[in-house]
Amino acid sequence: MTILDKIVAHKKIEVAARKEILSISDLQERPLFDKEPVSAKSWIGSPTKSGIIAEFKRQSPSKGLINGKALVTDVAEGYYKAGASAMSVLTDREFFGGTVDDLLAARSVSPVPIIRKDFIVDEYQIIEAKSIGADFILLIASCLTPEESKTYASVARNLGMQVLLEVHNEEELNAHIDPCMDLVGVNNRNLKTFEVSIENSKKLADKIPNEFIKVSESGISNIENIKELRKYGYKGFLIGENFMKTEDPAKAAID
Ligand code: IGP
Repeated sequence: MTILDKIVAHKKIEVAARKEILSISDLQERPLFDKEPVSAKSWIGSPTKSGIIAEFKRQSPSKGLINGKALVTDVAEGYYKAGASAMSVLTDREFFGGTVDDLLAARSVSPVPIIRKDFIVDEYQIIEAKSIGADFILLIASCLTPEESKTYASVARNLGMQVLLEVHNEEELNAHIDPCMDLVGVNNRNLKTFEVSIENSKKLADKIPNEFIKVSESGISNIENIKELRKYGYKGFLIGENFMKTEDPAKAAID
């Protein structure tokens, strides 16, 4: 059993339990449910913006504890002021130490598009994302069947949210890509082995149809990486650990 299998198995149990506590109609009554989402595609695709999607991540299965001290509100406000084009908030508690409250807190201080970063395996989580003020969601191809990816993408779109489809190879890309998606992220980290290589983004760049905004995810640690990836057509750069491992993640984002 890979770590991804474990995460997905745990997630299904967690979502079933959450549904018992808070029904879909409870979610729809939350005040943020009616908030108009901000377009991630326009913020990340804008030639006058950095393209950086700065992530709030306390811990991860591959790195263990990354930052147990930083407050999400400080980091969210700081990332925004540093010029991030979007923010990513991990809402998985078991493996990443995040919560939906982290996203709510980030939302309260930042106007940039915020992605709910989680392992989506149920429509409920998409409605929940909308109810906490998320603007776009992540769908991870390796956790879903192509049919599920397409269904979930259209659920998100019907709620006005955009979708970042995460792929790791060409097979996943071809099987899961769908017009209901907006951005395609190539994960440089293999979630099954944790191996990281920027080459993965370069390899897949010209396989991604042009109507999708290209995002390179993970293992980006310096401006040279970004310059290089821009040459391959990437507009978005998802960066977590490189910021979060410092005492002041927002300052790291300025530097
Ligand atoms: C950030 P890094 O190497 O900069 O910390 O990576 C982000 O890409 C990574 O956290 C991530 C992730 C995911 C986390 C990419 N896809 C899926 C959880 C689930």
